[in-house]
Amino acid sequence: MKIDLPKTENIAVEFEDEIAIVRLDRATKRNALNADTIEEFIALFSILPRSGVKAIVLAANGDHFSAGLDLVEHHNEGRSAADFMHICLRWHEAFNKIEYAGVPVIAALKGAVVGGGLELASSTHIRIADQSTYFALPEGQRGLFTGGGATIRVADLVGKARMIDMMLTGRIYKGQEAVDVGMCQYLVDDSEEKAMELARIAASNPALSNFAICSAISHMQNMSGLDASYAEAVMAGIVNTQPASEDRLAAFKNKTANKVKPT
Ligand code: 1HE
Repeated sequence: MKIDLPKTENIAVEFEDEIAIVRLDRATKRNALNADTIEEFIALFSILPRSGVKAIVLAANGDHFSAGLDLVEHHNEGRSAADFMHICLRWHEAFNKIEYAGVPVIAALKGAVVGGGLELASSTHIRIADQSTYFALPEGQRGLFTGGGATIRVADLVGKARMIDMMLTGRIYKGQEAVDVGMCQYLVDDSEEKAMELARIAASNPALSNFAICSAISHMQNMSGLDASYAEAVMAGIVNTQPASEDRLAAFKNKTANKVKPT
């Protein structure tokens, strides 16, 4: 695909058919998230989801997905409380653009997925771990607190009690246990290969269905039950009558469509 994307120094983008592969590209710093990287995410995800791509794989160069907040930059900058509040608001801007992208964003994880790295991963729609992947929130040990959405997204994935335990004690989750507690949905040998496989499957859905799945569900989680059910009905009105589903529904009626059965 040929898309005019903003220049990024800490994030590399390539395309395979209509799938964009977005790679954190600061491996020498273990893909720690400095202020520039967050700005690059905002610039990239302002364009990419509406560029015609059907799915996005979020991966990383090097052995670690992300070591979280750039602690060295944070230490060097001597930020005021207001400065860091504004930094955190930029993180939220970036990660909201991912969660509400309207196209599937699938995280291929490896090595450290810690602190802000876990906040980034938790804003994606599907998380895939490999055997090297581990999840942690070392904020307590660093004398910090989460600022990139973990109190909402990580608590949502694994529950408040587990999140508090992770932050207080530095508890690390990995392997099958990480899947069992809800940190990720897949545990495989090659997370990027699996992410591409799932991206291709998701990319074959009508774009409007994926738009609803990868934005409306998150929006509805923020609403009262009454408002969410109203919004769901409106969304279903639009999606379930789209021309792109005509052939699929006709195929079911004609008995030529796949059945929903375990293989
Ligand atoms: C970094 C960072 C970083 C590595 N900020 N520079 N996050 C953490 O507490 C995790 C901190 N990092 C680590 O525990 C380890 O680096 C790793 C387990 C991830 C990797 O270990 P290793 O042995 O492979 O690498 P290393 O030798 O520790 O680091 C290699 C380089 O990456 C080194 O730089 P160099 O210039 O000395 O070569 C490190 O300084 C650099 N590096 N991690 C800056 N995080 C919005 S609030 C969010 C709050 C948080 O995210 S708290 C969690 C912070």
